[in-house]
Amino acid sequence: MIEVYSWATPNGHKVHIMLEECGLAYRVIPVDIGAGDQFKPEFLAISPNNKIPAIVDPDGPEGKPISLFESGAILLYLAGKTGKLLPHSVAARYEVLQWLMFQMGGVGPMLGQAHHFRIYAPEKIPYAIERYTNEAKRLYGVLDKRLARSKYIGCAEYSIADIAIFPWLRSWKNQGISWSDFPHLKGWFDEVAARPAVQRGVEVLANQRKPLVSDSAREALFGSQQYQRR
Ligand SMILES: N[C@@H](CCC(=O)N[C@@H](CS)C(=O)NCC(=O)O)C(=O)O
Repeated sequence: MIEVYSWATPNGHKVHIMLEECGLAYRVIPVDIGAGDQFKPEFLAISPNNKIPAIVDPDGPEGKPISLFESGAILLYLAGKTGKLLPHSVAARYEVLQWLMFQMGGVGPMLGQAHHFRIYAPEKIPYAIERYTNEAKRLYGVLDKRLARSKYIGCAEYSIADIAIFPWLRSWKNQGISWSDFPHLKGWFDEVAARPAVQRGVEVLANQRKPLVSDSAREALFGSQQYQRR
């Protein structure tokens, strides 16, 4: 059975949703990133960048175990393993891949910074808040325009590109977004949110998640613990 080292955050939700969509059996191992579990040597052995999610599949390529970190790589691996949610036609496949890369390189990091400076930063820095809120709005605009022309983000079919982007937009309020500015994206968001596998995926570990506001959680995520050499 696939082991999923994870927490109830957008990058974790991507993998939980994918596993649910593919109907794969999995076991979740909670990595409480507010408590510093991501720095434990046994987790770093499979995820050297001290971030969730990571997976271990005992039944990997050629029947041998494989461990993987980085949510985009995990989505691609699971799509390859099951033959699901990544189109077989070469043109559509690359369309999906470009939007997956757009999520990994843009949507995740930038919306993460918007959330950080708007919610978590101990001091309110207007320049940073404005920069990342504007960037969040710009990225929502790119997606809205895409969905005015395409039923789903990657191509005409629901795919790993939708799965990668959806969990990030659940925090729209904290990113300073008003849905009325992005009607095509809102229609897509509601449709994806209604999928039974998505609803099951976002519930994984949700009851264990705590607000990351305690001093110890701030220290684990943003303090000196992050910068020790391991
Ligand atoms: N590019 C990575 C980002 C993963 C990531 O940022 N994970 C966060 C939670 S959403 C984390 O584990 N943070 C803990 C830490 O930075 O110590 C991926 O997509 O898997």
